[in-house]
Amino acid sequence: MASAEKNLSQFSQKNVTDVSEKRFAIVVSEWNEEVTEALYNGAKETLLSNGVKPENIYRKDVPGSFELSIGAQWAAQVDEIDAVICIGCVIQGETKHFDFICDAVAQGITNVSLKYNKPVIFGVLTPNTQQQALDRAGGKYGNKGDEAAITAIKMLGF
Ligand code: DLZ
Repeated sequence: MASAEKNLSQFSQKNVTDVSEKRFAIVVSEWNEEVTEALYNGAKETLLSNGVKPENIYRKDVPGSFELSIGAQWAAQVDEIDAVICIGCVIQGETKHFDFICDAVAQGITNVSLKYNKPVIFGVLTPNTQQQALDRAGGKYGNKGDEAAITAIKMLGF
């Protein structure tokens, strides 16, 4: 009973986290590299500015967003990794490729998160145009990589 109460009180705590000893993997898709590099840099800078040590940030590149799921799994299965951030950019084309990739990566990342009981963050842009992507990768609408990093940190507080 005592331990159940402890777990409940922990669960209801405000999720403020000391991340100074936490380890993060960032999995980066090479497709639309200009965008994904900007997202990666945003995520990394945000982790650092919130107290994550540089040596505790690990990067793994994958060819495209479709491969983010397996990249996330490779990272999540490492015991020392506390959270995984997936970075990608899928731009709407004229075929159904877009839908297949977006659906697959969203489901794949969710599956990895639940399988390993770790935060696996969806830092994937799904815009209609490259300009819309750039607007969200350090442009006029901010940097979604920053938001992905903040989400990872918040999730470690649970
Ligand atoms: C093939 C493809 C296409 C057409 N577009 C994108 C894209 O906009 N963003 C992205 O991250 N990846 C794209 N890819 C590559 C796929 O994600 C994947 O790498 C290949 O289908 C091989 O599995």
